Amino acid sequence: MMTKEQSSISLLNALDNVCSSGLTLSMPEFDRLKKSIKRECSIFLYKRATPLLWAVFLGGTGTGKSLCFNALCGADISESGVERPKTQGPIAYLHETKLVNETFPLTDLEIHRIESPSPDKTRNSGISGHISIIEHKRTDLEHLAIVDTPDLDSLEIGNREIAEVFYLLADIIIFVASQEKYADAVPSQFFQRVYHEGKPYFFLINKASPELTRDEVVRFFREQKLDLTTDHLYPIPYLKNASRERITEDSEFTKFKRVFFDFCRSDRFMPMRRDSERHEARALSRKIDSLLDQVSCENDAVEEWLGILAKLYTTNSHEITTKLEQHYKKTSQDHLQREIKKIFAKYDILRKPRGYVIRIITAPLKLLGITTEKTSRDHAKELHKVRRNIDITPILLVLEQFNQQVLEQLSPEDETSPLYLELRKPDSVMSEKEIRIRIEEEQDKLAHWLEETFADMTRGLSKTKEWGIYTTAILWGLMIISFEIVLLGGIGILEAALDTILAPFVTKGSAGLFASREIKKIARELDQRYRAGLLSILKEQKDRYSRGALSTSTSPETIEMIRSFRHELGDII
Ligand SMILES: Nc1nc2c(ncn2[C@@H]2O[C@H](COP(=O)(O)OP(=O)(O)OP(=O)(O)O)[C@@H](O)[C@H]2O)c(=O)[nH]1
Ligand SMILES: [Mg+2]
Repeated sequence: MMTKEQSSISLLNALDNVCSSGLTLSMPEFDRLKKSIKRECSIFLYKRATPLLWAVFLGGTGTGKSLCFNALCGADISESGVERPKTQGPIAYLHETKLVNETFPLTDLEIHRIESPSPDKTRNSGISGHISIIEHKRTDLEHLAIVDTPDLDSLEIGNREIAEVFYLLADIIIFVASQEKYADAVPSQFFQRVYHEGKPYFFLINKASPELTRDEVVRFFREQKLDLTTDHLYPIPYLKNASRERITEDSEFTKFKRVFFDFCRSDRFMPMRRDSERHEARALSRKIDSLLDQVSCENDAVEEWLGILAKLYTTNSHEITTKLEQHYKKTSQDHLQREIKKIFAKYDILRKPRGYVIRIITAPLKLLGITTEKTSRDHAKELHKVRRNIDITPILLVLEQFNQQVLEQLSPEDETSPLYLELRKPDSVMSEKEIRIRIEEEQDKLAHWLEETFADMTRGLSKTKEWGIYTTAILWGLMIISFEIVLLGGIGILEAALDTILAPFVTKGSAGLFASREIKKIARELDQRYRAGLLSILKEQKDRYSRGALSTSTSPETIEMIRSFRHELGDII
């Protein structure tokens, strides 16, 4: 049984492993969705494991967020000032027992802790790329994390990102706008989102002129179809020499502070967390459903793609036979004819009675250990010689044709899509050198097999008369010819070729028939073995493509992991 923490890690890993080939999707959109789900999931899981209520100040630059944040916390923590933007990184005011550790979900931010400091040493403007954590010992705020953030309408993309992630982390938003800015496009859009997504919020209109009434603001937003809750809307008047103390004394601010702390009372914490969680679960479920739909379409597309690849493989595997045959007809027949004549000449020489004479002549040599019979080293050499002269162009051509068809028929058009890139990776396509090595290996195997088979065959030769007039030299000659036919590409017409070759050697007696049958059997097997060998090279190429395509699809385990998390969310909703 996995602990909650382990299952959270597995889920986040699973989200990392969600893939797409790009066959049915626009990648940038898919990547954005994935990234946002991952971020929301990690925030969701962190919040589930860490009981804290996050109240986050958000708003445009220079609206007075830092000043109001200090006033709410009752300490000068975040520096406010005229430079824009003043606050450089998020600043969280947190009880010292509430550790923000490595499980903190905003992994792009480095954690910068400032332990229970004296107020005059604390004031800081945050650090870009960090979350500054100012610890306190106040039990009344133990369940709360209050955060000041940089401007959300910043020119700095980083600041806008921070606003986005802290929005997700927040259970309550304290949205600060100044009178001159509350209707500005970016902050206003941001607030619309807070409103529409239903997150609890407080809306502070800072630096408000005395004429600006709550009703006027309510009317303004109503025109934009936003029905603001009046007891969560506070126009804070413009103060001449604004300071934390002065704002704290302001009656509107005091009212806000009271309502805020009442709203976040520790006995309301759990119900509020549950509401928040339900809300987050709903938003997350919608996104996960969409992701799962897209992943399923993508996986289907990859399946279909593999089907087409398999068909291309089948046609090209037939092509191997056809191309080799054409090649064979063009280049090999005369050559083989000559080879056959050579063997036939040997056959003739060894015939009785001339064979008898030869035996007499060679007998003394045998005594000296010199024989006319070939050794296995000679055999290997001969086989090697045959192989050296083999032209493998037809096989290279089929592989080239296969690769071309794959690119033409199976590559996505989008040059940035993973499958497009996968098909063009250097190791996705076998190089000519690799193919040559593979062919050599196949021929090696074939040559070994033939040598062994021949050795087995000749072991019985001296003991039995069945082989009749065939000597090992002739048999080996025939083996070499069969080997050559097969390598030269006579695969498809081997039977016919064999009949022609063997005809002069088939004597009328049963021995001749037996021998020619045996030779045919071996030649056929040679043929099948070589054919299978060549196909295995084409198959290796196909498998590389298949593996590449599958690496761009999402595994069933990953899908299952996400689905089961989706069920969990369903229970929360
Ligand atoms: N006169 C006056 N100045 C104010 C008031 N509220 C804020 N200010 C000033 O406005 C300036 C900006 O205030 P900050 O609190 O730094 O604003 P911010 O929203 O945190 O700004 P960034 O961190 O840059 O996003 C500071 O110089 C404040 O002193 C106010 O009610 N009256
Ligand atoms: Mg600030």
